[in-house]
Amino acid sequence: MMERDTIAAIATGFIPSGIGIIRISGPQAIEIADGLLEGADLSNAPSHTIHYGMIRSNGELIDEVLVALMRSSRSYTTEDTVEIDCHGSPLAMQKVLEAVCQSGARLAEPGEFTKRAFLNGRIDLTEAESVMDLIQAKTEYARKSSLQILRGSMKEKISTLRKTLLNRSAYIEAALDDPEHYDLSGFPELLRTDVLTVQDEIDRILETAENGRLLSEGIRTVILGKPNVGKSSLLNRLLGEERAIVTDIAGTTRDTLEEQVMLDGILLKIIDTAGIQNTEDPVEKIGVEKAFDCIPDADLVLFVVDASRPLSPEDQQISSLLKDKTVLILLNKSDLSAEVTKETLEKEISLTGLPIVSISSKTGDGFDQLKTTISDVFFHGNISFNDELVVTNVRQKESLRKTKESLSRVLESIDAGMPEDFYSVDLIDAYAELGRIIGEKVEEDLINEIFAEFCMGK
Ligand SMILES: Nc1nc2c(ncn2[C@@H]2O[C@H](COP(=O)(O)OP(=O)(O)OP(=O)(O)O)[C@@H](O)[C@H]2O)c(=O)[nH]1
Ligand SMILES: [Mg+2]
Repeated sequence: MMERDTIAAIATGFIPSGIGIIRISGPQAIEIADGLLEGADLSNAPSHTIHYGMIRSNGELIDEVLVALMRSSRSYTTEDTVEIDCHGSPLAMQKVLEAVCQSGARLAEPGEFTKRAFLNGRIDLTEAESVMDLIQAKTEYARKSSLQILRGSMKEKISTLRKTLLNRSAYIEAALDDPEHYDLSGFPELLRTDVLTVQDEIDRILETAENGRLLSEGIRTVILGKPNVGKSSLLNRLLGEERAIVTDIAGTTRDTLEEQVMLDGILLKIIDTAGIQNTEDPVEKIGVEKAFDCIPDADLVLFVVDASRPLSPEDQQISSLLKDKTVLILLNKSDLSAEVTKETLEKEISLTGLPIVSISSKTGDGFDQLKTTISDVFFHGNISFNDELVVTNVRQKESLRKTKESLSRVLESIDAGMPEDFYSVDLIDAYAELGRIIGEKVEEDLINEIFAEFCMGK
């Protein structure tokens, strides 16, 4: 373990609350806390003990506290660590932190405690990144998948794959060095099987990645339709509040409006848009253009049609914009007598085979069906919170893709009958790229960039 300085930060939120925690880590942590604490002696206290006392600095009484002591290496950072539980007043926390820094600690950078846990070898990079993902998890799914990775599932998987690759490249090296004792005949075929197995494993991880993104970050959903079909009413019904203005005047919504809705564990980031029609009104025109602009990035389009009125050319026009998108057609106003049915819709609109759900944004009819259809469309109805390893981290996904590319080159070389030393380079590249995922030989700049995204005090 490298010798480092002593760092300190407020680890809890900076708002009035029951308690606030000042965390100190490093060689001087215990000495600094001991110097400020009256009523307890930390110097010879055993690890993992809690001490009651008063913090006094420059003669001034600052707060009544509990101090948790964790000695190296049984702490989050593996260094001597002290956590001072003071009253959760921002002023008290600030004062305690100032006193700690005046006694010799340095203010920690965001994520520096976790960075130390990583640099000191207690956790790998995937576990470190999952700490941040866990703190920022917006959905139950995101929380569970980041906890999985925090508990080492990714590290284990990557280490197993790397072991195979290392073993094979070591054999090639040995055989090239000492051809008398190591035989390479038949080796390329064996290697081929191993490389395909590793590629399959990587494919499986990458397949879960897209669902992982949708479940942890939310499905980008756009509500589209001509004016007055009930788009804003739909948003309000999903939100359970009168968020968007609803009137019977066509062209009520002028600007896009984004909200987040949780439907049975699925997070939707929904955008309500202006009704699409040809208009000369300059404000409405901008609104319509903004609605168009939302289409490319959308994971899901809720195309709303007014079922109580005959279809019109605008409905056709909108449907023509939605080729290649994931679309759910909603026949709204099912409480009124129907002019449009699923059958007429399929006949008249050029989008075929799409799921169609009848709803009433006025009464709430059909909304259960709407929820199950969204779950079916994206997750085939089974969103399982099982033990599956899900990668949502972009950096990790990118490294997995690069690993696959290197392995494809190995396969090409084997198939082209190239000599072993030729493709052992690609094999080692794949091994190194997998190493980057867990943080082995990762450049200092990248490490700094990763940890800079963390919160203060973590
Ligand atoms: N009967 C009935 N009326 C509805 C329903 N949904 C919406 N409406 C009515 O239809 C009218 C238009 O609703 P909005 O939600 O403002 O429609 P919109 O699509 O957002 O309209 P623009 O913003 O103008 O594009 C309002 O009078 C709503 O009360 C429904 O399911 N049933
Ligand atoms: Mg509207």
